[in-house]
Amino acid sequence: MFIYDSKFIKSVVKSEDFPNDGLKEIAIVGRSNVGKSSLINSMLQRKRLAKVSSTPGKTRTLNFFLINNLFYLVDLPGYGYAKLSKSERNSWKYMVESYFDNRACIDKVILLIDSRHAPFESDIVMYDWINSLKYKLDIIATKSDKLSYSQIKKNEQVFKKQFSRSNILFYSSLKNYNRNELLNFVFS
Ligand SMILES: Nc1nc2c(ncn2[C@@H]2O[C@H](COP(=O)(O)OP(=O)(O)OP(=O)(O)O)[C@@H](O)[C@H]2O)c(=O)[nH]1
Ligand SMILES: [Mg+2]
Repeated sequence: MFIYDSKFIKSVVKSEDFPNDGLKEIAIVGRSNVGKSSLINSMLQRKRLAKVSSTPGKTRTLNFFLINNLFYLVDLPGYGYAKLSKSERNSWKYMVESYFDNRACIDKVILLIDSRHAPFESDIVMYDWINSLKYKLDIIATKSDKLSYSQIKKNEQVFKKQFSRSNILFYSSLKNYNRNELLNFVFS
């Protein structure tokens, strides 16, 4: 996959505003602060196309990025951010559920988990839910620059057991090593 063009199209909170041009979509989901927006920038080799912040809860809308005028990458707001109010939590739930509800143009979902930790309960809930909706689902373990090779191998075994129905890739958006492998993984 060679990315020659990428642009931000829009931020959306309501299903009426989702694109309806029939183009395929790859959705990026995961806990708040796990590195979804950073991964999108790394994939697209754009430093600030998707907004990144060290404060969790940066992405509050569904953000659509058009790639090669051919398909969308969708950056979703993260879950598991303790400081959200009840109404913000409900609005997250509504937004994400209405997105995944019967959206035929979703080609694949990528669930991001933090490579350093055992998966959170909320990661497992999300994994099971997306699987139950029958979307193709793969896992990227983020921030792998923070782990040694032997720690990666160890955690990989844990993740393979937990997420046995998916392919798993360890990646660092900070280092960008193996970006070609990332692109092949996401766009296969
Ligand atoms: N060391 C390291 N830090 C990373 C990596 N990817 C992201 N980060 C950092 O993690 C923080 C969160 O990154 P974001 O990309 O904003 O995370 P997000 O999942 O989009 O977060 P929300 O929008 O809040 O859901 C930022 O401080 C990033 O710089 C990585 O591969 N390595
Ligand atoms: Mg984000």
